Amino acid sequence: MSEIREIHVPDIGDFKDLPVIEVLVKPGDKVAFDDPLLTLESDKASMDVPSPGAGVVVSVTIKEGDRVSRGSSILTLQMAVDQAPAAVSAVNGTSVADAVKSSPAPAPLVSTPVVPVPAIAPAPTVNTPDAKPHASPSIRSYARKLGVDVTKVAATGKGGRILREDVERFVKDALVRLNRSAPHADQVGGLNLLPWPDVDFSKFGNVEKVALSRIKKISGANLSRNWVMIPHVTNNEEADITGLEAFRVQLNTEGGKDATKYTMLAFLIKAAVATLKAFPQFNSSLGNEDGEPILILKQYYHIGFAADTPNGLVVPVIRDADQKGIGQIATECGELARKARDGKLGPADMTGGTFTVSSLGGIGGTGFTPIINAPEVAILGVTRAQTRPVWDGKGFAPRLILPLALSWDHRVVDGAAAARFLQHLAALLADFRRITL
Ligand code: CAO
Repeated sequence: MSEIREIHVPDIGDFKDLPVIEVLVKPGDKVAFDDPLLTLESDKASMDVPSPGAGVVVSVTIKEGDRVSRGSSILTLQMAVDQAPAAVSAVNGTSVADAVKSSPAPAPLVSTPVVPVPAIAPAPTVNTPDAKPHASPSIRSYARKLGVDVTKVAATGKGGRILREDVERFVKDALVRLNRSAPHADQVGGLNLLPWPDVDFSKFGNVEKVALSRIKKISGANLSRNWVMIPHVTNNEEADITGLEAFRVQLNTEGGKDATKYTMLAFLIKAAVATLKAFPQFNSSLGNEDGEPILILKQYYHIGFAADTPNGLVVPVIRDADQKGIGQIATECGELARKARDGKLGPADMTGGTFTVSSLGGIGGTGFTPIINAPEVAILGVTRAQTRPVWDGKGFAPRLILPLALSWDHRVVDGAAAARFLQHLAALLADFRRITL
């Protein structure tokens, strides 16, 4: 058995004509004893009017902006008949519509003193976007001050009320998340640079305006961020690849018409993986856990390689390069480079890289400073090998020398480790048999 009772504003002391700041329930809502129904605001404070019992809201008679005093009607509540107003715990299963039809005479005024919002309640409630968050004006104003959107705050107060601590927890979590996604986000925007020069170049001669490709826009934004945020250092080294190049040429000569083309890039990727295994901090990313910087060492070796395309630079990734032979790596590089040129690379082809190789060897150059492909921490740049006279202790011998450049993140690696990394890599390239050791 249930009945409809009209709920009124209880004794609120000397206050009269208080404005209703917020109505916290709507028809159909289930409320428990003591759940806040509405918030009133006096010139001194805001106060919640709690429910005198458990039930289902049938109708709400006031709205935000109304002014109320003791005895003003708030709403009608379908309640179990046998429950005492202050000890209701269950809601009768009868539908609201049925209850309205069988509604007996108006319920007596139920008066309960106004109580402050309770401090702690167990399970947090995340406010859904369409539900109005339950928060008192003072909490709302506090949240506004901190730039917090109350609809996103998980409430732990009774009846889904947002407490001051909930707002503070939200801010703390947001800061942790921010640090996690950008370990040094606090540096962004603090450069205090001069504005970019705004020059009308046509004053000085003819110009042609060309839109940047989508790839250039995306890669440009990423490269700028990486260049600004990462303390880059580049170490240089030279590798004697006389023997390796002879071996590569021999392999390619042996192959039939459709045989794999063994490329220098594939050997470089294989040697890079072996070197990363020896120096795991180069196969890592900076992370953040509970506000503390951490290093995430990856136990997989997905190697990206820079590929030049008509639309700009892309970095396809060879997955699990440690588990692949040089022939397979060469074939996959060829396929991915082709896909890149045709603009057919998908996100899966370009994500998850742990280290990048950028080879300009087919084009030229004696050295360059590659930009780290964040969130990786190092990148290997390779330029054109040249035959040079090298002193072997007795005389000069012609040797094929490959210039290597390693850019690394000084937050993660130091110069000594980078020099050792390059020495190790150069030694592998000088004698590829060492890779099996
Ligand atoms: N030294 C000397 N010669 C080299 C060499 C090196 N380091 N690397 C390659 N070559 C030679 C090869 O021997 C090959 O000659 P043959 O056809 O006679 O054998 C020729 O250059 C082309 O090499 P390749 O077919 O193996 O191609 P690649 O591996 O050099 O390059 C790829 C493939 C995808 C890396 C390349 O097409 C590319 O896009 N490079 C540009 C990368 C880039 O833009 N990096 C800069 C990023 S920062 O802006």
